[in-house]
Amino acid sequence: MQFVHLSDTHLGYMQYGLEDREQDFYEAFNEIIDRILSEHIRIVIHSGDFFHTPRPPIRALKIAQDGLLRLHERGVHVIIVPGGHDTLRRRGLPPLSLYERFGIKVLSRSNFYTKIGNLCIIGLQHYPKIYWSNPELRKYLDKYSSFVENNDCAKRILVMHQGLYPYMKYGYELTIDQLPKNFDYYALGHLHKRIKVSYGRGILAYSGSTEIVEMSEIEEYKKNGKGFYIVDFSGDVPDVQNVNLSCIRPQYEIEWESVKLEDLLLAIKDILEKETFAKKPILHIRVYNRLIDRLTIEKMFGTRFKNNFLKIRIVTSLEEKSVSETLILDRERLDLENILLNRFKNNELVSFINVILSSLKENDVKSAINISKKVFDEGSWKRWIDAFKEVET
Ligand SMILES: [Mn+2]
Repeated sequence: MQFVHLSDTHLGYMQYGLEDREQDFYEAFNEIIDRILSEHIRIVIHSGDFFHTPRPPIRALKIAQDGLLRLHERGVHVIIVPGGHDTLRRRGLPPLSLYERFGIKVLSRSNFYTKIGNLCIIGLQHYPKIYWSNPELRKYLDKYSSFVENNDCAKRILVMHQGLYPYMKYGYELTIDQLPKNFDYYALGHLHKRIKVSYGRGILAYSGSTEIVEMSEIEEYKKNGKGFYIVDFSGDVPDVQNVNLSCIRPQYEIEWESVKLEDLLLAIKDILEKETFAKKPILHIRVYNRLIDRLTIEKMFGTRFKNNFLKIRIVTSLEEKSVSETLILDRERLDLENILLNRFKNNELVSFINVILSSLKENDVKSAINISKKVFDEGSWKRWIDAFKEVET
């Protein structure tokens, strides 16, 4: 028996405000649907971030509808867990609910499994990183672990949209060893790179995003490609094959260290001479530790190479080379966390403060109030009184 595992399709994402980029994500999705049908796969599992936002553009809804309908008409089972991007913070229907009439199964905490013969597919929607996410997730995972033992599940798949340590270094919700070990395939989403490791009775895999969502994915894409997995369950251990998409728009990153424009021009010509492209690439020029007139250079190069590149972007970093943007962000976040931790010496309380701060930063007062209510209702605050007392004295 075979199934497809895909994830992070991010339909509706208009990268750099470009319509062509929005189109790229649709093309990747359509290529996947074509491949699923030509390979005669009967089961498709999507592990979240189907749409880029909880309110996708109509075009994204239409592309999704057309693709899912094609699968439905050929009798393909489609099982999806909502990711962070597809989940509304406030009450309301998630866009995926539009397609349940095509037999799309959206798994959630209250509706956590589906059985196809004696194949059990269990999944839960994305849990954001908040201080109770780890204990709650583990509670659900325990429940699922005993469920598959007690319900005639010869083969078992667990579908999740979460960050796992060690594949995610900061901001993960679970560590890998906290997952139950009695599943045959762990279909994960959230991380955009492809990861495949042995775990439990079988394989744990992130199938990655289906297009390049962030600059940090460029290098990994060159190595591993982008696409989905075809998993074969006929042997004892699942066999996981990469399927690479052919429509991915190439992206390049040049580090411009010298001050001379000619050096930059040479580097650009080098890319253009070495390769031929089905789609015009995007070029990121990274400048370190130097203030330049970004817009003027972007415009100048954009005009000069408009037949060669879809977009040329200048990315300035005022940091030393080799320190990536994400590292800087993590460092800032960690600094705040450290300051709070030094003061309060209580992980739970610090995590609570962090959630409140980030909700308020996004103007999401309602979430901040809900979380505070939860803390009061469950009495967690009682455990924090000592932390405050110690600071006062
Ligand atoms: Mn994603």
